[in-house]
Amino acid sequence: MADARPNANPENRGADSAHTGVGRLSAGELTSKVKECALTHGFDLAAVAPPGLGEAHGRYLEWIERGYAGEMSYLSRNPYVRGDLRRLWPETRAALVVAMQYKPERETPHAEGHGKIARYAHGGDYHKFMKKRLIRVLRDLKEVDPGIEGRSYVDTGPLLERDLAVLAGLGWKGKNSLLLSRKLGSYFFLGCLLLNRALEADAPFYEEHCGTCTRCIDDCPTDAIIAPGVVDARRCISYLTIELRGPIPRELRAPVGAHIFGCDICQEVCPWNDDVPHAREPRFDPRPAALAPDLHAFAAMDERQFQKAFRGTPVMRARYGGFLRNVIVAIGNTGGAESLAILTRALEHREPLARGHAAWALARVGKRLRDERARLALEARLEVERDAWVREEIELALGEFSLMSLPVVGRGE
Ligand code: B12
Ligand code: SF4
Ligand code: SF4
Repeated sequence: MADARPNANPENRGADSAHTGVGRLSAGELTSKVKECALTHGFDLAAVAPPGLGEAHGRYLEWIERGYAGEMSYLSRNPYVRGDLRRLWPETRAALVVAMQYKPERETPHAEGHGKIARYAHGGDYHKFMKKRLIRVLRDLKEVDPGIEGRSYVDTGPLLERDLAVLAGLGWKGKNSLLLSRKLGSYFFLGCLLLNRALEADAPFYEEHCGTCTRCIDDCPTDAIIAPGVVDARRCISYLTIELRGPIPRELRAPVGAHIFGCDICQEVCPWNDDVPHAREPRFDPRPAALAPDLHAFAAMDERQFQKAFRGTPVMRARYGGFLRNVIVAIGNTGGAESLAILTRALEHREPLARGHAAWALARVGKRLRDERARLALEARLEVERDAWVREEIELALGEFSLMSLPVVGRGE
């Protein structure tokens, strides 16, 4: 870390005397410059890792093998590259690992009728922004070492960023699998700058400060943390609402609750996140749509309005269809009588994904309220629906009603 730790990493023993290619700076001096430069460019933590990943790579391979990545096929592409940064870029001699905190200072308490958007997506997107910052770091370093070259990554390559951060001594991987720092908690992004210089690596973070706590595991609504430090992404709300392109599995729709993009529960309950510093970077200031995530207003948005509200934020990754699917599920989980008209309209949406989830949501709200209008809307839609999957969803939704006797509420209104 920037607060210089002893160089305990065997891969870098002797780096003090190693030739850095600079001629003027020793490895130690260049290492200090690299970290200092990263902090000057607004990163909150900066540390150095060696290029090899060690045993974490084997666990990654097992995780993939078990199918926990779901449809995220990019995670299993180039599996062996992840074991050693030199396979990604042969000139790599060390990696600068940086962290940038994003917890927004301004947050509005969750209100009835509102959805939940994970904090990391309240403001502007971090990928390109942090990559550009890393490139600026490299540009500045060229002033002291003209031959220095690098490659920057922020979620954008086959790297196990959290394991690299552990190797660089930035923190430990908590039971929720996120990187935790005693100073910053876990509300920060990670990024890496691979460098062609044999820098002095920081000591890996061998300690583990979760102790007997299991709050994240206990409070995860979908039981996605299947063992300490192991997340089955297929069950994680973050995956279901961001990465998954098709329908959310029926049994997981109810536990998704009001989440419409990502999930922070395993961070909210973590004691290490009490009183952590807020984002210093104005780019992460929340957008109006994140401060007032009105589910009914979101359900009424067309694609152009969606883009206007979320352009330049991470929410765009869900795409319009996925976002609408999430909003409809959240309305199903939390909506009241005023939601029935909105869901009935969604039954006619041009996106089959929206129509299928609207059928599920109508049944859920209709059953909760014992309101017959929901069943009538589903029956009417079944008459004209042509999409096989949507028809199946409507039939399953109608089946829910046949399991209960409804008093006639709402007929003729
Ligand atoms: C894919 C991905 C996801 C997926 C999968 C999550 C996951 N846990 O891997 C999904 C979409 C679910 C996701 C969700 C989130 N993500 Co994400 N994600 C990534 C990404 C792009 C790759 C991660 C990866 O390679 N996963 C693969 C598996 C193998 O990694 P792993 O869980 O660490 O696996 C280890 C364990 O399984 C372990 N293991 C230990 N014991 C055992 C035992 C057995 C039997 C097995 C099989 C494995 C095992 O071995 C593996 C290697 O160490 C990284 C960026 C990057 N390139 O690193 C961001 C990243 C991890 N995500 C990030 C964030 C912010 C989030 C969310 C908080 C967003 C949100 N609020 O919704 C959530 C948190 C959910 C959670 N608890 O993990 C940040 C984390 C920052 C931090 N402080 O740690 C990162 C680093 C992005 C960034 N650049 O800042 N994410
Ligand atoms: S992000 Fe939410 S769903 Fe995913 S592991 Fe954490 S608490 Fe569970
Ligand atoms: S909630 Fe508890 S177990 Fe989970 S990461 Fe935080 S300290 Fe560790």
